[in-house]
Amino acid sequence: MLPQPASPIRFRRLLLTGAAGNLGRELRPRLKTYCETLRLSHRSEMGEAGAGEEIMVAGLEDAGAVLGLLKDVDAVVHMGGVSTEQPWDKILAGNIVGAYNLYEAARKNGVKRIVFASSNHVTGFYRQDEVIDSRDPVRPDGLYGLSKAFGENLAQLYWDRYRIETVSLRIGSSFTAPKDRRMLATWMSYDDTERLIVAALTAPVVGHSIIYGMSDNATTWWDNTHAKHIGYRPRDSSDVFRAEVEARLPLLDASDPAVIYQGGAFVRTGPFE
Ligand code: 15L
Repeated sequence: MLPQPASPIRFRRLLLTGAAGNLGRELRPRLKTYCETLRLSHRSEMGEAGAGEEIMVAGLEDAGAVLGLLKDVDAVVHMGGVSTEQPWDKILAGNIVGAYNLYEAARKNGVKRIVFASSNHVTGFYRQDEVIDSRDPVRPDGLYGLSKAFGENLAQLYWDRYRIETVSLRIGSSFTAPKDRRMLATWMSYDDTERLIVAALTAPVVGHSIIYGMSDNATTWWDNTHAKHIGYRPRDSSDVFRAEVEARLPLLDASDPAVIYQGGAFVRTGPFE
């Protein structure tokens, strides 16, 4: 967790969806430091609420439950839904219906800022020898990436029509350390993930902005030129892991689509047979 100034609290109540997921569990204690009350939601149990926490079990496809989740919150960090390639019915429920329910609940409850966990898989079918930015056309690498593109478009609609602001985070690979050679380009440390989310929550004016979520890695495929107003400055880098990762993991066959495309193995995963 980042070292904190005397009182980093800036919100009365924040909602974290997907709180029991991989990233949600990591963010739970971190986000607590920025609000008086952290409301946690997930479709399954999350254990006991700690000090300053509220727990609400809800599936995102349940519009009534999601409406209740967003009641009296200042802002939302939306990590919920499906986070990998899955069968269509799960993606439909979690990422399409779920995203719609979330934005409708924001509109009805007067919530004005959402930080949306999008994904680099929105543009996974660009090649690893290309550098792209947030204005390049989407090229999803599967149904999961496509559902995240839907979420970004939904965010744009709710900004244009209802003035609900969103920062869509096209998260690379947020893990303790890069797990493979690809992640030397896509990795984002947990501390940088926290920095990015806090910047997205607190930047004064964001409309609907899109930013790639990565640390300050030497190898990169993504250019955040159009997101400078968010004020995110990564401080970590995958470079410290490079020698170990390259020694441990052999080079893959250069004709493997997972090596050619930015989405890695996601480009050949999924129910497409
Ligand atoms: C994602 O969108 C996934 O949620 C995560 O599990 C990682 O696989 C990541 O992308 C990645 O591209 O490494």
